[in-house]
Amino acid sequence: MSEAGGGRVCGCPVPLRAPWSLVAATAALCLVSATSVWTAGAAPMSREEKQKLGNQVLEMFDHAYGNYMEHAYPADELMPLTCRGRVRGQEPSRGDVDDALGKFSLTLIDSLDTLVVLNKTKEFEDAVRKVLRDVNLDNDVVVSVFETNIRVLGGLLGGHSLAIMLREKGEYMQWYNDELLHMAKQLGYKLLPAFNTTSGLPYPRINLKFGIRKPEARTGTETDTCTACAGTLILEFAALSRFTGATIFEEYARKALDFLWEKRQRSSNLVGVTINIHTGDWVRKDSGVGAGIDSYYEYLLKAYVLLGDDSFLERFNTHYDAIMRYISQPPLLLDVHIHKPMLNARTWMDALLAFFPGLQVLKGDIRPAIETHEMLYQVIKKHNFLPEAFTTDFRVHWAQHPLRPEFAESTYFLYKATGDPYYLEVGKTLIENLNKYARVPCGFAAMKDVRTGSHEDRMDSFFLAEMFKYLYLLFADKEDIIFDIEDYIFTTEAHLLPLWLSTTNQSISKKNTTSEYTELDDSNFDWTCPNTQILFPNDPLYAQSIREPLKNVVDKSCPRGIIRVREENFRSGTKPPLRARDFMATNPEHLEILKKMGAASSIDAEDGLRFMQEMIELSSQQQKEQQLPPRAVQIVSHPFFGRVVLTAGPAQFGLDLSKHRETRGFVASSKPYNGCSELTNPEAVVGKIALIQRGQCMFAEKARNIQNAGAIGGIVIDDNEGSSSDTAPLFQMAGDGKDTDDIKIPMLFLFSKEGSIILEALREYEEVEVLLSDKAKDRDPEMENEEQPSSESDSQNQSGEQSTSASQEFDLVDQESPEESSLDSHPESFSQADADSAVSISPVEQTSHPTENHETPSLDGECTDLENQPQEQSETEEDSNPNVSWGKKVQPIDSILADWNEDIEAFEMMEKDEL
Ligand code: DMJ
Repeated sequence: MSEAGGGRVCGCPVPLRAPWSLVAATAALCLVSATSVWTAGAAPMSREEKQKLGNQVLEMFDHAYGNYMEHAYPADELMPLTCRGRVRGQEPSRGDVDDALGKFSLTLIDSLDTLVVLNKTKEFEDAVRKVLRDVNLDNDVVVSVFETNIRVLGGLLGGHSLAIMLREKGEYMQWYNDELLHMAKQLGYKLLPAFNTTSGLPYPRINLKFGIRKPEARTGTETDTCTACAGTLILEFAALSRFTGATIFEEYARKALDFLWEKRQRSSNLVGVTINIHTGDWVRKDSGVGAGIDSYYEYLLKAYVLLGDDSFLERFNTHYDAIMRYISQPPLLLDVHIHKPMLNARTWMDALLAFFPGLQVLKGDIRPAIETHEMLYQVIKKHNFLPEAFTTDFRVHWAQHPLRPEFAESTYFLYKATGDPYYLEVGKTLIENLNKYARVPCGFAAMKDVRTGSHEDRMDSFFLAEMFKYLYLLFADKEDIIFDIEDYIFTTEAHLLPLWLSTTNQSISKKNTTSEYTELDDSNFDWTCPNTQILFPNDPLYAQSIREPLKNVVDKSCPRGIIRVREENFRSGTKPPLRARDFMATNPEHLEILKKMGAASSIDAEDGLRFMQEMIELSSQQQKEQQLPPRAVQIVSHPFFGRVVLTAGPAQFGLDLSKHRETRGFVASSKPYNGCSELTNPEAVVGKIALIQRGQCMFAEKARNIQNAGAIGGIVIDDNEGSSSDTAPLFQMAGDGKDTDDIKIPMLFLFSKEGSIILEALREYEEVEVLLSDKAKDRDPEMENEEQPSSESDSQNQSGEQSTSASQEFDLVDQESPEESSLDSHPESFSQADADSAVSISPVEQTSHPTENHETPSLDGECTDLENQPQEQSETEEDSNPNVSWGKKVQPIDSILADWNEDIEAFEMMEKDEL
């Protein structure tokens, strides 16, 4: 911020007047909201329609929050399939992901400020009282410093920020005496020992009761942390310092940021994914804007907005320049190596990067934001949700989706920036998909596999902290929110911190801040921060015109990948390089090319390196695909109506469900339950899907016994109590080494936890009907309508509890038998309820199973648009960029092999990486 008081946010001059609120209002929407100027393009959405969608979001929040409060609280999270709380230590460990759970009622704390944004002031007041009464921050639990900071410290501070806002208004929270802030401070002190390293980078984990060092702590031996883990503290820590006057928090967070900045790779200005907290060496040298780094960049820009310290903006701009130079290949964002930034480190993207278009809006760089967002939206349209990772040719790389909010966040910011009603339609689709595919009777369940539509017994707290906030705000007009949202900045967990903090306790800032900066050539970004007042009235179709060329980027994507084409264009006239997926060991020409790699020229060397990388990725991907060919068991009878989908393993014998065949039937337990001898209850299983326990004989033997008894299918349930597909890899049930052609019925395998959901349902409802398939069928729309309050209903007045009981009332009242149910009137859903025979349904849509869809690589016309995008320009830049001249030298074979080894290690690490 300039001394004169004027400022610049993303290149836009900001006059001084109540400086920070203005800066943030401008930065929060560097572009003046263009809602009112929209005149063409996507049809405008009426106020009624927006209100209807806003009410739908409120009802959905009630469903999620109400079920958490009723069935899980005070546990950290709701398990929406088994309808109970997730208590750490009582469930099988899921690894790092459990480090967010500190036995501190995580979801309640993470939801606090969402309640106020959604106008649920009364519920907020109740929730704050519950936090003060019930939450203990002194548990003997090892938690992630990063997650505890963004979710719990951020949640308490967001709650405090809005509590004092309400208190000032004079109606609610009059009793409030800053208790949430006191808790936040207590938690802040608990996190501080994590910073006791020579570098100032925090340990990744801490024991809430015993800290780091004590023997009881069970932590403190880690050497590495992720960049985002160390670089996403400043907003919460500075807010804590400024609210309380205790400067230490802001100082520690600044020191960690300073260290990361010092360690940036000096020629590329990029940072790696993981860093050694003692030596400061980069452990993983790949660099992107998604998993492991994402919110580090976010916090640099937002720290500038909240704290007004120029150094943060300068750092952000330096990194942003590097990101746009190396990582951004619109519409893609692809990881590169920090030392070799022209070399892609992956051929896939992760879902966390979906926040980046939102950050670009804050920066004011709208064009690439629109492009990347559009690409992501097309992936979503294909799979209903954004898979955790997807390839450059938009195939699923990692099929899970834990209801992440990043895409909704970017949609909100893009709508605010452009005023384009297209983004309201995008939001509407997100709402529809959540209700259609993730909503279960007891909340919303994460997707285990977006291809099959199967669920995971998981509803992360960020779903309530972020998703509902952004979706509600997307459709809300100013008067729908009881305070001015532009007076606040969103943390990475969407908690709200007031911008007036920038002028409070300012004296603590600027300590420990390095002041040496490279002069940034930002001439590439002269066009950033366009003022929409200028841009949109002149061209109201601006956003649409950017999206248009990308309209079919996913459907018509060229399977060889967009990035690859740029290299081939670059070397036009020469033979395209050999790609790993095309390689055949029996092809002499291929072997000849392979021999040449690394020996003749730098281009061959690059080809060799890339070839090795691709081979490693390809083989690990193929391994994954072979390990995990999931199938779905969907419970279709009342009260599930297809909403609960369980991940199942297939069998190497019997009916192949992947060949467009599905089997539907009621379930019955076989006797003996292990199915290892002739069944004694054939009358119970005839025409049904038999449930059999794993163990004591071969899978094929069980299949024959139930088939002989007249079963139309079988589900083998694991005998290993507590096992779950959440924690164990799925496998295929093998045959018995003999000919299994006699087995005609489909057989699926469920781990014990998923199996117990069916057994539980059978105990409770007696008649339980399931669908065995390779991909869940759509849920029945009519049932959804019955279950959810009509859009006209004023769900704003419903409390979470009321909403829950309404949903339960539905469960109890609607007791019609499956045969009579209105499902029958929906042939495309579950209308064929003839339990006497297996039913084949017309082929289901084949989404991109990685093993399928390997079209022949081609450079035909449908890829041309994308191939001719600015990549050629990048090549020219590469030529002239002294920093990347390494790529043009002839590298000796030894050095190439050393590089290969390094890259192989990096890729192996990447495989282990948690998103
Ligand atoms: C949230 O907890 C935060 O947004 C974090 O920065 C990364 N992403 C998760 C939700 O996906």
